Amino acid sequence: MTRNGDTATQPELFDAIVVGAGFGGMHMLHSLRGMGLRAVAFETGTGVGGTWFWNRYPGARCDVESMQYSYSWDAALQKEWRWTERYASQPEILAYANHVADRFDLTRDIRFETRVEAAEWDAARAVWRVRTSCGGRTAEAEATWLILATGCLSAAKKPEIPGIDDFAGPVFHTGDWPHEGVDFAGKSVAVIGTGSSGIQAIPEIARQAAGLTVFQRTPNYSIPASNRPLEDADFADWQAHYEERRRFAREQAPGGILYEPPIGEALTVDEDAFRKEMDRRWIVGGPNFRAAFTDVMVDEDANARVADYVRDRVRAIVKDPETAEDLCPTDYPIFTKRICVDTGYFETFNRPNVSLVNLRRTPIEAITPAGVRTTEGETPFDAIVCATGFDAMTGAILAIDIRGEGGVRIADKWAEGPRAYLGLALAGFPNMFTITGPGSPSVLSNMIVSIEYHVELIGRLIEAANARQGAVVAADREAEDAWVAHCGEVAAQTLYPRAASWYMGANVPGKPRVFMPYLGVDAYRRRVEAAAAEDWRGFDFA
Ligand code: FAD
Ligand code: N01
Repeated sequence: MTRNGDTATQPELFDAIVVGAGFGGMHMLHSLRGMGLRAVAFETGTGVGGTWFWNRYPGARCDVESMQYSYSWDAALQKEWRWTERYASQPEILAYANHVADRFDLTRDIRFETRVEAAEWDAARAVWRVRTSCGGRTAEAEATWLILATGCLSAAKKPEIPGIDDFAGPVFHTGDWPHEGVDFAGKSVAVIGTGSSGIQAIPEIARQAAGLTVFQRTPNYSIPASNRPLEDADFADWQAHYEERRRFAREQAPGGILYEPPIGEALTVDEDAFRKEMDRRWIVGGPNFRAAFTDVMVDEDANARVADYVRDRVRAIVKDPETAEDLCPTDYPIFTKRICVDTGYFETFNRPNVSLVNLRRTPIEAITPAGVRTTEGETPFDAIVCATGFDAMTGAILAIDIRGEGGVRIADKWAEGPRAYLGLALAGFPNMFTITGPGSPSVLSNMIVSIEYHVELIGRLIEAANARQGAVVAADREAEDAWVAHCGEVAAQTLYPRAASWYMGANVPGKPRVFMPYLGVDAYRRRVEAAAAEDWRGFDFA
């Protein structure tokens, strides 16, 4: 591994190195300590919280209910933290992350403002050699175990629009929002992108700005959040049933989240029952809307019936018929891109200070120093907000130069798409684990549930390896191949691959089109536990 003149001469030695201090890295660090290991976490940011540290845009909020989007691994923590809303806002989730860090004294082992640049497996010594950078200074560290808790949605992606760097005003990305906030009062603002982040930010920016123009390439399906304060009675009810609800979410719910069971097939229920159920779920709000019927993700016509319902809702809310049509998604099945959950998104387009530009009709040609130029002409702006998403699931991992056995780089191993056994370990990369890596339920789940399971599995695998002489464990190549094939087969039975989504890598030019997450928290757990019961089938111990 190369060093520059400033590099500390002796590597620091640890049992385990964790990369990232979001909810994955924080929990992993705590768990490794509990196992008696000397562990450190390196984090690029100045604080803990990951997603909730970086995504401080107005309106940023969770869409898994706060009582479920929280750690379950410490009963006292679960009891003492009093969430204030049904869906927690970004500041509240960040406060929770900081509370956890303080309560478990995590920060003494987290190195902030430190990026992991490279990692190399030293087979002769069975250690990972890791190079970090901090304020222009590089350093080395070594550990037996390397855990990537780098996040599925942590590599923010700016749009490839010519001239973007020449804009005279500020350009913000929702995934890297200024900590001091942004005052849009009296300003003319452009928002590019209408995914979950744009859909949350747009109503808030519209309230502040003098004028807001939304540049939309693909309209998105969105369901009302119906957020509200979390009443004492709700809190008490959760506390009384936490254990069984958490267990259900972990073991039996396909998305790691409590859901109201489906009432039947969308294709076969009569019109009355269909409308009644859709209306009811629309009012209740939130992602539970998608669980109404059993066939929506596997049958095109069933899916179209639900999509029609949502489009009718949009048309009923948005007063200008042309704008309403532009806001109606038509070219991909509902739920095959992550469903958005909003507070007053479609209503925002009834405001006099908000306009929509349909980029399918009038594409952006360039960003100029003064504003945005489409095929219809140039519009000046004071600020541009890019709500253009992330190089999801693989971006943060591939940003690190990681070399496994024989010096093979992950970038080469993944040239045709990510490959990992159980989304947890890569053949050829011993003693390295990915928390919520590609090939695991991750982004198709309540992420906290998926994070907690991976932290638990990594602990169990380390213990299994330590119980043998060599303390080395790696995914078996055949098991990895079989798992990758299985993930693809499961996805192919659904409508998911029909959408040009970030699940498919479609939002990043040149990225291989592979459906990256695994479908089903419950099915995943069953398969992993079956492998574990066979002395960790699919893993090789040395
Ligand atoms: P992150 O929180 O992304 O943390 C990864 C950390 O690793 C980051 O702090 C990053 O700086 C650090 N890092 C990365 N690379 C390096 C490196 N090379 N060196 C050092 N540090 C590095 N999930 C849900 O389940 N429900 C939701 O409602 C939900 N809402 C979301 C809303 C937004 C706006 C976004 C962006 C995501 C949302 N998610 C949601 C997904 C969310 O990412 C996860 O729920 C969870 O926070 C991920 O935690 P993590 O620790 O795995 O990753
Ligand atoms: O990113 P996205 P996001 N010109 O990729 C558009 C989680 N999350 O940050 O679809 C013009 O979904 C792009 O258009 P198109 C959640 O998992 C959750 O919004 O490619 N437009 C799209 O409209 C989510 O799925 C919450 O045609 C361009 C948008 O930018 C994930 O994070 C809140 C463009 C990007 O949408 C990512 O969401 C926020 C260009 N050159 C995030 N490039 C919750 O509510 C891109 N776009 C829980």
